[in-house]
Amino acid sequence: MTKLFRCLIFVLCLLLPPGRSAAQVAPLIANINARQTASLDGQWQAIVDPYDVGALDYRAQPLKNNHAFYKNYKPQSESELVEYDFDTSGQLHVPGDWNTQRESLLFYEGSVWYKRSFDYTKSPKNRLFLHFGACNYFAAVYLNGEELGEHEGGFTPFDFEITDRVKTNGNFLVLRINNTRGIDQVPTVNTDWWNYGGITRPVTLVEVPQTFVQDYYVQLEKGSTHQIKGWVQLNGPQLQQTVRIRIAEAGLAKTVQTDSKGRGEFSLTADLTLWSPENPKLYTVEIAGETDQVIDHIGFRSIEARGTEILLDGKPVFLRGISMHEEAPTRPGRAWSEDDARTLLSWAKELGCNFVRLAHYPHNEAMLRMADQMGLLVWAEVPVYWTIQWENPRTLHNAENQLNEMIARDHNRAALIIYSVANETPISDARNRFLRQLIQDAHSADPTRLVSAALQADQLVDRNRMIIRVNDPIASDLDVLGNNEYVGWYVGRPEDTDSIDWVSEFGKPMIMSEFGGDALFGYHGDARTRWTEEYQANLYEHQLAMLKRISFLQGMSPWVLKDFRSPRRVLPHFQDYFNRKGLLSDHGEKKKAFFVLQKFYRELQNAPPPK
Ligand code: GCB
Repeated sequence: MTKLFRCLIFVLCLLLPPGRSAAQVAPLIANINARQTASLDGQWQAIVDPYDVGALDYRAQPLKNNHAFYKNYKPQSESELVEYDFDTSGQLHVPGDWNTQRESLLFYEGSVWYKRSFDYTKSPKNRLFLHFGACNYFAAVYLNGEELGEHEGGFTPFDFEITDRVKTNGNFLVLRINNTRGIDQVPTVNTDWWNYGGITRPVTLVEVPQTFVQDYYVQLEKGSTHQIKGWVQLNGPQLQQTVRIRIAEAGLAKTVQTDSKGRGEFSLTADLTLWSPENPKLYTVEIAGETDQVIDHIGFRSIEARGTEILLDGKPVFLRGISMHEEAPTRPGRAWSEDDARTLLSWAKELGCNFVRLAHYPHNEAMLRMADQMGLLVWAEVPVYWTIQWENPRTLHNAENQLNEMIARDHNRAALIIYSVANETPISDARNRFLRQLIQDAHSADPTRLVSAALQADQLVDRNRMIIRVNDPIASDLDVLGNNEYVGWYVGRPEDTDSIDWVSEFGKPMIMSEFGGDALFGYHGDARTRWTEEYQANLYEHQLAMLKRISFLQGMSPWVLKDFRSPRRVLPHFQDYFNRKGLLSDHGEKKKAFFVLQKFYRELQNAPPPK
């Protein structure tokens, strides 16, 4: 190969989107639960394959013959050598992370092959899609021995069309899921959460008409409490249709003609009961084309940042929040179900929250829908966390893709008010360029919501007083500033907060997106002793007193609702691979600090509204 040719191949590789091969994922179908579906959840056959022998030969070349596991090949005679067998290799439950299903997989990072069979009788007029809620981190998908395609990114949904490939009987679906961490991935190798691998969210067959309503956006126009502005997107051969948008309860209906690309835009003047945490009103919205119709439950509210304030439905709101990981409330492992969402968000409600920060990656759709119903405002985030390969165009493309997939899934949820594009990322020109691109992407995919990032303000000492100055250049590009600080845990003592001054030159609202400290539930002592509940409670007392004094602070989401698994937390007894900054233990027991924050939030809630 000439040097030039090699160079050309390298450039071509850079231009290719990450993790995509011949077959592409299909455009995401919105609101699959409102469609005709069949679940593929349950026990799947699983082969643990740490050396990827199911994908690569001993020269590390892709296997194309019957040795490739996706063929699910069986020996044809007693003498034929076949070195894998799904039927005798054990099972894993889907949805679910593999780490907490088998003790030997707790720390496992690598490939696991999943297989299940299914029969499906599809109406001959219709189309069929396979929908995956999420697979962490990389998924290669095969149906009946043929590759459908690949997906990269562990927390967002993706679809494949299988209309022409599905049979009435005896289909077999195989996935290779790989959760190996990589320096160029999003997130990268270094995080503070468990790298749960597997098909972590539901798998669903979705049957739709030839031309169907693929997606829609029905939201109040930015800054308005009475003007709905939206669009519909059809998919299929008959793209030009009349589509009717109807909100019967509000006496609203509008028809729109979709164009040759299947898109139609509309606006509607409406007198609506606005959605708020106090009254999370959802309307039934019908979107009916000539060939398909979908029903969703949508709330209408406006959200804006003005000066240093956040305005919800035109009125200042203070975000009484809590950060949380997507870990199941009462069993080990990833959360994914409606019940999990209800328990986690009920704890937030009990704490007195009107806001949750779903850290550090997109949580499952049930969380967003439950937040809509329960009246909790949401900060949603992509895993652009700590160090990322800022200079790598594939890494940027991957982050953009994850952001767009998250927005595509959730852009009709009233609860969702903030997209966060990063957490604690070190300032550099390359990082600023990377984040600016994500901020621009979020604004153009969804112009109505606010964009933020969890930054780290500078901590300076001046004549024995600590001054914390928000001076990250990316702050100019954000609508709302997020800031993480750990005074009293990683920095100084809880009492140091008593004399800290906070300064920001940006004139924007700030949310204290993290603060906190570890405590082992049931471990007691005095407030100076690390790991005791008393230390954590005292830290909260001092932090809250300080936060009250920050004039531009408009919310907080302390770290964190519940103890969560992390491979970084190796100290025996106190940590045992858990980050113990939870206000609840990993078994859901409330620590003293829970009640400190609860009291503070109740007082805020009962305080007279600002004049
Ligand atoms: C942080 C990170 C969060 C960690 C936390 C901690 O700043 O954003 O992911 O878990 O600190 O406990 O150190």
